[in-house]
Amino acid sequence: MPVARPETSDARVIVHVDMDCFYVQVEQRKQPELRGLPSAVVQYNEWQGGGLIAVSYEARKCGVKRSMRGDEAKAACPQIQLVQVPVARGKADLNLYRSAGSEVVSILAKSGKCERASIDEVYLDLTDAAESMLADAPPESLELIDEEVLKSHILGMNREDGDDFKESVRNWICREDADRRDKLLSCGIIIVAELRKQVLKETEFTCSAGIAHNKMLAKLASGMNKPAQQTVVPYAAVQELLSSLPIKKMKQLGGKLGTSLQTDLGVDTVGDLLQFSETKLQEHYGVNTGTWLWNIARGISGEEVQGRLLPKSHGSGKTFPGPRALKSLSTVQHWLNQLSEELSERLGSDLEQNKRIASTLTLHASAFRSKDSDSHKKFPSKSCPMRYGVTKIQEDAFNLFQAALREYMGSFGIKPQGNKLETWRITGLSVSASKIVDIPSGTSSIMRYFQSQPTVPSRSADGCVQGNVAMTASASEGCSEQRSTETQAAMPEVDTGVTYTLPNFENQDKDIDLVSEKDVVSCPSNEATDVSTQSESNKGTQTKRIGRKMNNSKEKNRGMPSIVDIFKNYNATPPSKQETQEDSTVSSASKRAKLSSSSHNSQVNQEVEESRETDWGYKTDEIDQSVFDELPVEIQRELRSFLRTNKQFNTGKSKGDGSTSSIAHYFPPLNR
Ligand code: TTP
Repeated sequence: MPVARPETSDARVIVHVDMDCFYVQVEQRKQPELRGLPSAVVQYNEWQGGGLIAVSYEARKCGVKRSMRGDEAKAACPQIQLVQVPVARGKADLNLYRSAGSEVVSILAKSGKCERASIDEVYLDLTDAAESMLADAPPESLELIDEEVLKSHILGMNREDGDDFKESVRNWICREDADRRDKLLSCGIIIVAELRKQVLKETEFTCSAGIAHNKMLAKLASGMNKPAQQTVVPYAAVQELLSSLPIKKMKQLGGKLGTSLQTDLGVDTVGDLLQFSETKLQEHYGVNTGTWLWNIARGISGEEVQGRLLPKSHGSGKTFPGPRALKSLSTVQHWLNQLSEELSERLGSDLEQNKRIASTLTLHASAFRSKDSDSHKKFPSKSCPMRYGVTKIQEDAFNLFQAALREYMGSFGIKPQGNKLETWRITGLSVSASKIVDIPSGTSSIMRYFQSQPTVPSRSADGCVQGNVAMTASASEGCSEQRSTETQAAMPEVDTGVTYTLPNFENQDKDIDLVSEKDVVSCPSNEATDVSTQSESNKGTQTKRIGRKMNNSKEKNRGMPSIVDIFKNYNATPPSKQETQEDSTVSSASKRAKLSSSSHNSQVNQEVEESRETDWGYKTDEIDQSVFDELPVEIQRELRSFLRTNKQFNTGKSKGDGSTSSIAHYFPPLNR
């Protein structure tokens, strides 16, 4: 069957960097005596020695797997060293690993556009660097090629029997008759080998990398040869790679959509998809998903590397498997308080260090009915506008939980019974903060407001809080896997604001903090990543967003912007001179990265930008009133004045006018 070729005009060099057994390496750096020994990081609890969350490659050789309990690992490998993950608030504290990940990001970010995809994964766009190298010092002109480069795995590379591996790699890289795409990849191979050496030197961590023409292929490749190796997917090897790749290993196909492809269309490998026309796939799965499937079968993916060094969201979660499932509202509230406290702490650091605020709080849980553990009903996820301050987050999280619980139990035709013996069991809880935006410079009083929010958690009260004035169901409704896949396929990087995931907590005795940061893709050789793949691919996710009371359908359609939406919209306007000149902080670096990435924006992004511009005409009564009411009076006054000025801005003044370009102008000095 003839196969449409990927676009050739845009030969990019995209890299996916994945740290090897990351938590183990972080612990080994702390305790160098563990290096070279079979070891694993375990989240300790009394049950069978706790759950393994990271396993060293030496331990893997002895048959130890991430799915094992500590006791099982010891039985499989008696000499294994188990290191306990740090604990805070009765759950894993991942700060140590997060900051180790940041060290790596800061090294890699110097080489090109860099996207932090998870706690230990990064995408890089090295096209510019590769092009410069090709112009100045192409591989064939190099006298010496580093050993690390010569160890690269190049998919589809021809090798005669008896040929020396490194010699073959050298020949491939230095071919003068190679096409431009392969030449650029060759430069990428050299640059990445150097970067990986630099990461090792500066952090003592090894990593593996995939080098290809797009993110999807780079991600697939990085897991193929681990640890401490790099794998390259030349354009000519794409079809062979995909033809035998199990469909469920593909990004976003690990769940229901992948299952449907298997059962409904008999598709077992990505290559099997080639027999279906685009129209046929669209008939089955809708226009966007159909086209997306048609493209991935051919190795086509237009997803860009986003210039983002900071996480897109923050999350804190915990699982309660087996006998530890939560059975009462008071224990749920206790854990939500712990999780909210951690979330609030991280939001505080983000605000302080990066001047960013989150606008949406989402609660996910997994549950079953105690008399019906077989029930496959999903516990709905719920969202509401983010309110800063531990107590508020705790309150909102608990209210979201109760709203979700009512709906969940309602689906069985049952009303939850206050403190009576409950018939539900909760096996996982998580709270996350998303839709994070930069606070414009010059808004110092707003900053002070967020920073001064109380940090002392309130004591929880038992019993079911029935009334919740702040929240009623509204706005965006549930989001099936297919819909969310479709959204992502059409607009890979646009945050739709409604697709939150319900992690698959089952059989996972570990904290899920990383879920919010973890990327979506599954690697062929790394079965363990499936857990997070499942968590992130929106499988069976039901999402609901709780908003404020909606009075009429017009409002309902428009949604009620909260204070952070205002900032978000502000960000859509041209930056002031002062802002564009800032270059020393991470936040300004990320702003610059955003600006540069916007130059590659697709039509979709332009549309989003345009719609933001038109949203400028907020009136105070369009702002989510309860969020507005939370603000101190003087800030409410400031905001009103901001909105008034802003309206003038929209209706009259030129957007390029220097006098209107600073946010300070919209937030005049307090008039106490
Ligand atoms: P991974 O990148 O999936 O795995 P890894 O780095 O341990 O090993 P590999 O070399 O095969 O890539 O996860 C990164 C870290 O995230 C891992 O070290 C521990 C943590 N993690 C969890 O805590 N729970 C999980 O379910 C997974 C998949 C990872």
